[in-house]
Amino acid sequence: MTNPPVIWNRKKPDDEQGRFVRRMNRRRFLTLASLATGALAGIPAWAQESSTKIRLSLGSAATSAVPVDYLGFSCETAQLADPAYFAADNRELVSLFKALTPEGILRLGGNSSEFCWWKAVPADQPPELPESARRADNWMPHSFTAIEPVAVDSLAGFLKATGWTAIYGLNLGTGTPERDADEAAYVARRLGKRLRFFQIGNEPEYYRDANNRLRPQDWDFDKYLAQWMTFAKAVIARVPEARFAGPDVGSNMEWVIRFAQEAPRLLPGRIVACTGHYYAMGPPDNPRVTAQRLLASDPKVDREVARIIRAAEENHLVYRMTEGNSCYRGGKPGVSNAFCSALWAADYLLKLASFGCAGVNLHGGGAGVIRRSLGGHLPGAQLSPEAAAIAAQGSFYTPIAGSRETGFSARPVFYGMKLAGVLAGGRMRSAHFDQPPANADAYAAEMPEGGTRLVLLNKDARQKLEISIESPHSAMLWRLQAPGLTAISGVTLAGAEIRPDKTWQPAQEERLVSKDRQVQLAMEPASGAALFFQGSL
Ligand code: BDP
Repeated sequence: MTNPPVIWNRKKPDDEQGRFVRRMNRRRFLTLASLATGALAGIPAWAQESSTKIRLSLGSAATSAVPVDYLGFSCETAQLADPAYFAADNRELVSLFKALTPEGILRLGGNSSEFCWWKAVPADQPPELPESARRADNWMPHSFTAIEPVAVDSLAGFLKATGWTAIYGLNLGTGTPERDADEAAYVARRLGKRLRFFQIGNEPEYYRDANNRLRPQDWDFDKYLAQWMTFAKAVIARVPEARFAGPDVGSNMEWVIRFAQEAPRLLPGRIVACTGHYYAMGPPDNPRVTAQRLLASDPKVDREVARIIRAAEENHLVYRMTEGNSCYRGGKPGVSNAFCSALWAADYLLKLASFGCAGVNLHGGGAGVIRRSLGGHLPGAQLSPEAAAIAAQGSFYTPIAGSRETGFSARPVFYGMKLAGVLAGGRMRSAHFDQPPANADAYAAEMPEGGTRLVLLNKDARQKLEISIESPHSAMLWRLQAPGLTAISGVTLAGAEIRPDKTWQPAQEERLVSKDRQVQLAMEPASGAALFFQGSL
């Protein structure tokens, strides 16, 4: 039996609470009544909800620590072409960054970083466009973007206003050591302590690919590291305290491991992290890119992340996933911008945390910026009549859509990131269901202020879960809910939407009372939950 949850609304006085609960009960009664009177008649048996009873157990030992700055966004460096974007007075964007976390990391990079050039003074001229950038089949930018000092000044103000720090990507693809060093010197001076480290080059293992062509066919890791060193040394000459991470690969984990082993020996004390990207699926025009596939676990993650983190640790580094999302090439409408991406993000972020990853940056930005970073291609935009309208708001996978002119909004994936962030600052403990249900995940952490927190994800579209958790303590519960896996609006966390114009606060916190040392939680299909226990489990 599930204890009926006590629902209260922080913002309403007590007498209204009663009415709120009664209203909820009435709505629930009407739904149940309509189901009982035959509303189910037209629904095939396979589509009807079923319920599974399961027990959750926690491992006794704490495993990895989840850094407080675990969460982050990634964006194209070309975003800096508009100095008013990352600016302290871009209030809605500042507010949404703060709503995600007070201590996040913004990573600047992406394909566009290879075609951004530092325009220190107005008279500076852009470099010569490589021949490859003139080919229609090239998926790298087809033009250069100038980054001017004013954009870096603005970024410094934005970081101060949000409390965030930044990872700054320099241009290896078409840059020169001198120009990068000049840019780095300005960035280091203006960002100060808010600069975490530099990266040099984006997804460098792809440089020799037919749709990239930044380097000839004989390009390999040794050549990369040699060139990378030339740039890094030029930066160090101008920024004596410079720190670096790399190789920021697209997917080649062997390069990450070699970087972790070799770069710190060449530049002792300067390398702080090894980095790589992860897109769960792609491209968007592949019919196999679906919500269902997104929510199935990817064995590659389990296989590779543990190996990379081991290599990082052996070399006294951390591993950060600096760019990624649900689907590469700008995301897929109806999947990347739908609620399934929230459940995916929460699961993916916490799975990486359980392996000891130092943090995750999910990529995004406006559709125009992403389209240009992909050589003028945005394949998702052709997929449905609604796609163009979605793209007018932002790339399909972006956690934050909108612009200064139209206002900003949090997409579903943002909610999943925020849910995962509940465990930031904690020490993870393994959590598992005794009889693994079809598609659910559980993560637990001990918090420094005391108490255990859980994040539970029911990724199944039809199966309801009735979960028992052994606990002498009662718990406070936030639910992550939406009308369904493919819903693109109506997402709430603890009953509240995340809005740019006001500080997010939970609107509905339920209390799960411990009875006979058990806490019972009923989870609707396609939903998430965060449980806050006052004591340790
Ligand atoms: C990555 C690039 C980024 C793109 C993204 C994508 O670094 O610039 O926007 O892919 O394909 O490989 O969406």
